[in-house]
Amino acid sequence: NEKVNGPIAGSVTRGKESGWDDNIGYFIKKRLSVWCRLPNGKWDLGKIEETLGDEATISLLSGTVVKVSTAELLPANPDILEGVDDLMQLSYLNEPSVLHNIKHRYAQDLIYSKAGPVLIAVNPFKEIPIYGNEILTSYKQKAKDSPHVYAIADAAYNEMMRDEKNQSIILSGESGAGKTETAKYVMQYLAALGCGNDSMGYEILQTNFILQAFGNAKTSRNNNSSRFGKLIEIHFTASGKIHGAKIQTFLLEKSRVVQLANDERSYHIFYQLCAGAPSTLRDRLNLRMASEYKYLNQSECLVVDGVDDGMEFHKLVDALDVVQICKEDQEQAFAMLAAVLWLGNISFQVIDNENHVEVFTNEAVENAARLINCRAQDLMLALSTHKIQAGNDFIAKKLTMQKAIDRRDALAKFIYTRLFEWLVVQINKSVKVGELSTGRSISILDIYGFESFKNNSFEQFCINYANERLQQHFNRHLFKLEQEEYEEDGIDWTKVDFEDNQECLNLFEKKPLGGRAFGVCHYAGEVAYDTNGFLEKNRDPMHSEFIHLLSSSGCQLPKPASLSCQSGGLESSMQSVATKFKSQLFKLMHQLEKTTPHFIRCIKPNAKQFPGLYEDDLVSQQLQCCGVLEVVRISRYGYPTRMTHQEFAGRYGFLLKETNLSWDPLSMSVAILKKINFLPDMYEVGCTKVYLRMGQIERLEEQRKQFLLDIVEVQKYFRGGQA
Ligand code: AOV
Ligand code: MG
Repeated sequence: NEKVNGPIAGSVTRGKESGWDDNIGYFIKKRLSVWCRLPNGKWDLGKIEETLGDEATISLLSGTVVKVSTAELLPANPDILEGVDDLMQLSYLNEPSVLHNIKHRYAQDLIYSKAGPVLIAVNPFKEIPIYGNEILTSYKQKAKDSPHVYAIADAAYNEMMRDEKNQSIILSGESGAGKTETAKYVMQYLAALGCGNDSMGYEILQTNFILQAFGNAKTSRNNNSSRFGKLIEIHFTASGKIHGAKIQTFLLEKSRVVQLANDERSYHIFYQLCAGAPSTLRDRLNLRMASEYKYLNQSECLVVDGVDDGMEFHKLVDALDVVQICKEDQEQAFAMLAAVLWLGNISFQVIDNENHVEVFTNEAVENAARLINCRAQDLMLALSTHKIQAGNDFIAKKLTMQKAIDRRDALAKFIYTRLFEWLVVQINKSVKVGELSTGRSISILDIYGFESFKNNSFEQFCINYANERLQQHFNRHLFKLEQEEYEEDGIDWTKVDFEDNQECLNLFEKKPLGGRAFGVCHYAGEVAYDTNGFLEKNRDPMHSEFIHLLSSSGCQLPKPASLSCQSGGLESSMQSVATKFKSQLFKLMHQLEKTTPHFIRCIKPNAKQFPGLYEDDLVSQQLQCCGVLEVVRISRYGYPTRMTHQEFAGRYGFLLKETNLSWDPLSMSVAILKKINFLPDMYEVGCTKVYLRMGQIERLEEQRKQFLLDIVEVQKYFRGGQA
């Protein structure tokens, strides 16, 4: 028997293949290929010439002969398995084999592979002709079944229609791995599949573009990095047509509006507006070039390779039209953006020896005030003083330089985040349906990916916490619940271990971590956080001066009053950012728990965002931390399909020519399984459910389809005969 990795007991340690040590002799005799870890840590293919004790002599493919310890050897898969679609088909599931398979496929532009139920998508960083109507149609008609994001969307849609159960498609992977792009293809497929008579599908696709303009930015990891989390729930009618959607967003990174790291940009919309606004609008907003605004020019990065911000602006306006945001509202929104930019150009001058300041009167403050629609005098006061109560009176006390700068930035961030929230509300109005369907929706979750920079602050802390939660959801579904269910239902099962990240989550949910810096060992690697500014960002104070200023201004959009119509109202505005975020995530997970999940793991093949470059170490690390190997093992030995005896008997009972009416669902299920001639290790019958191995349900469904077609034919025949 060549297969050395039978059902795994105990831990599936990385890359270790159980039983392998006893098989080395066989590999020598048959001249089979092995993976050999060289002293530099890289894996290479070769053949074992001989072994002496623990030492093996290996001739590598290149002809070089090396001596390594047998502990550095792993079995390689036979050539016939080179580049298989699904990692589950590999005889040997060790790390170099899996890596090699994905790499082999990637080199041929086969960026998608399956790891059991999970779709792996390796970012090509170039356009490849595998999307669009023609290919979409072939997936729709099941003419194609190679791994593809369309196939996942198709599976979710069909499961939804079949089971009348809400589905979710969950994208994960680190920053720049391709989550957002992949999510767009999912939506494209669903829009095509569920297109009805109206333009709802198209409208929903346009929302992507708008939210991307306002919520994505160039970072050092990704030129189009999502700086917010997004869940879009697409609803379908009973006949499977799209009839609306609901978008939820999570914690937008607001610090980016006022502060940029080198080589990074603020939100795309600012550059689009500056480059693309027509001259009449420019005049009304007193708009300048992006390079003239401090909030934008501080990072010395104003353009993104291959992106024409001016053109993007026109596309944005079109998209805003499609989602029916009226011209006046659009203009208001642009005015708010210009106001934010002008706020950044406001400066202060010290007026006494206690470092107290006044606003420097110049065009910046005039323009900002005009755009916010308040008096310049009021704006200046709000930026440079704070009110303190003295008895029954309030007196205005001058601020010091740093305080005034913080105040100015806080106002800019406040306006921007309110604008973003307003936009989400407007978009939702446009794609909303009267009554949301139950059991016929597909939710797509695309959040900011795991991040680890040189400097990591509160923003990374929140982003990585969200990723940690998502990882737990993944673990729960693919490892924990699965195995618990087998055990509870009395299935004979050897447990597969996985890396549980609960401890890490506990750490996040615990009371303060003292000190100025701390490190967290995330599922995806260790991150050192700098606590500088943490508390302030977490508290996110809303100054009473702003509330006063904005509520008395003539500006319509980001009214502070909108605070109270947000969920939670005043109470939630008093909670810290992290507390709010935490409960938002809990709610999200709860919502996802009620759906059938489909997972897509995006992989970033290199850090340079180059096409054709595949860095083994980087890919290996990503595959390891998300537990892909363990998923494949579980799927290989697990039972992805399970139905209660009733469901199973009800759906496939027709296969039994004579049914004995006194049969209970269990006896009927057993009879069906016998009838269909499943191999004994392809199914299990538990106390309450029938369990099927990967690929078996398709056989049953095929027979069922044929059966139904036959009935239709028979009916046609009889009707025809009568006519
Ligand atoms: P992300 O969503 O995972 O990062 P994106 O989806 O923005 O990553 O992908 C980053 C870039 O990779 C895109 O802008 C494209 O240039 C390229 N790319 C990704 N997928 C494909 C594809 N299927 N075909 C061609 N190019 C692709 V972040 O949002 O930073 O976590 O927070
Ligand atoms: Mg993204």
